[in-house]
Amino acid sequence: MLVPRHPPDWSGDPPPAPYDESSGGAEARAAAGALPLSTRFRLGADITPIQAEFLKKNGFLLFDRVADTSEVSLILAEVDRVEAELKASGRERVNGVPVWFSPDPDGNDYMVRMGFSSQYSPALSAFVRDPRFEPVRRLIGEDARIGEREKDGVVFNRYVNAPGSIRPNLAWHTDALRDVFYNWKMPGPMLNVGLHFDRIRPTEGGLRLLPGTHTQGVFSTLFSKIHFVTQRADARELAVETWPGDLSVHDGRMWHRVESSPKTGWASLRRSMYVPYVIDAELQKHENSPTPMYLRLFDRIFRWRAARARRRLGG
Ligand SMILES: O=C(O)CCC(=O)C(=O)O
Ligand SMILES: [Fe+2]
Repeated sequence: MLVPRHPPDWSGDPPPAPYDESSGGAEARAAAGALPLSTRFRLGADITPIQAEFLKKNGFLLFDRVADTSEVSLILAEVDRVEAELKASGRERVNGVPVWFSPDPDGNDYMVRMGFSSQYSPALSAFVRDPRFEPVRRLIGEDARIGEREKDGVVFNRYVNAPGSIRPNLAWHTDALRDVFYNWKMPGPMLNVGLHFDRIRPTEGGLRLLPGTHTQGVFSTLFSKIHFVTQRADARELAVETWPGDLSVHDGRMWHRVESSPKTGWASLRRSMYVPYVIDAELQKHENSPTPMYLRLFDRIFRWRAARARRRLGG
């Protein structure tokens, strides 16, 4: 079995999924409404009426460990391998999307975000296309497809809190804004699908959501916080607790952020992967695709931060 450089913490079992059976309608709405926001659902052959109602009401769903331990290890090891390949070739972007490196706890360059990761890994590509995700695809739309070469492709994030880290967290944002930049249209319904590879307790940073904000008006979607700038905790935020292999679905219009781990060093590591399900016609990206506008400013900021961190650590 492939072993990643930094295996996740496998200890401890999560609480069981709720009893989740209902024929739909008012009964499902009432059952979903009674469930706590921390509910961990089980992904079956179909999205159940209770799951659909929970998503409609709260704007997100969390599924218990859809990837098993060997799959989690394989994916993390594949990302280690892809990272080594990118570093060896000195590659700074894939299909125009920047790859960002940040000093890790050992002072080496560590890949913290890359797009199109599945393009470098047949194993990753096969995993995201596995039939178990079919109900998630249908939830997004009967015609939805996985855009491995569209938008930013399969995005892999690694957050680590070490001296000089350029991206230990991610400020408040809605993913819908990104779509405004990509397609020049106002945000409509969209769902984002993420896989989580680390054991993150609510006290350990991680994904924070503002439940219910997916139904806000366009004005609040755009302006109720400053996109990618506002960092501070919100009294209404939910800390998403994860076990390695969990899958989340969140509405792209909902406000969310990633809180930095209070730990430092490798104990702070958190990894996530977002799979782009697309419905509309999108541009197929290629080697010479330009850097998307929304990433250009971030690219300058992160490269500047990384260069400054390297200078400081080196000197
Ligand atoms: O790492 C995560 O779980 C969230 C990442 C995110 O919100 C984003 O990349 O837009
Ligand atoms: Fe996001």
